[in-house]
Amino acid sequence: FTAMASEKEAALLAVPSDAPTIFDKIIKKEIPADIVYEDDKVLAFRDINPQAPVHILLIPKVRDGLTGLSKAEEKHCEILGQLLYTAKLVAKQEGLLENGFRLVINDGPSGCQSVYHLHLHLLGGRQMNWPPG
Ligand code: D5M
Repeated sequence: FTAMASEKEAALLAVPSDAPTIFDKIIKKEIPADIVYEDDKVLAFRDINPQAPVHILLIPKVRDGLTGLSKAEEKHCEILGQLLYTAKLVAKQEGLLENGFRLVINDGPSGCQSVYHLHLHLLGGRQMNWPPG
C-alpha cells in the first residue's frame, strides 16, 4: 500500500463508535505526541503520517459526544468556534498565514475518517490541489 491507500484502508476498517480513541491517550500524555499548542480546551499535535510539510491535528480535549462533526449539536458551537480560531493561531505559529493553508475535517467512512474523536487537519507548507482526492 501507499501511505494514502493505507489511510483509506484504515478509514474503511474503522468502526464509528463512542469507544475511547488513541487521542484520549495523547490528551492524558500516556503516549508521546509532538504537541505544538495546548490550552484548557484544545490540543494540537503533529500528525504521525504527515501529508504536507506542516500537518497538525487540532482536537477538543473533552470529546463530549463529538466523535465526528456529524454528531455536532448546538451545545458544541463554542468548542467548534474555538477549534477554528485556534487553527488560525497555530497556522500563524507555523508561518502559514502569508502563503495560505488548508483545514480538513474527515467525517465517516466516505469522508475517510479513521479516528472517532473530532479533529481538524491543518495542512500547509506546499501548494494544495483541488479537488481533494
Ligand atoms: O485522521 C486521523 C489522523 O490521525 C491520521 O491522519 C493519522 C493520525 N494519527 C493516528 N494516530 C496518531 C498518533 N498517535 N499521533 C499523531 N497522529 C495520529 P482521520 O481524519 O480520522 O483519517
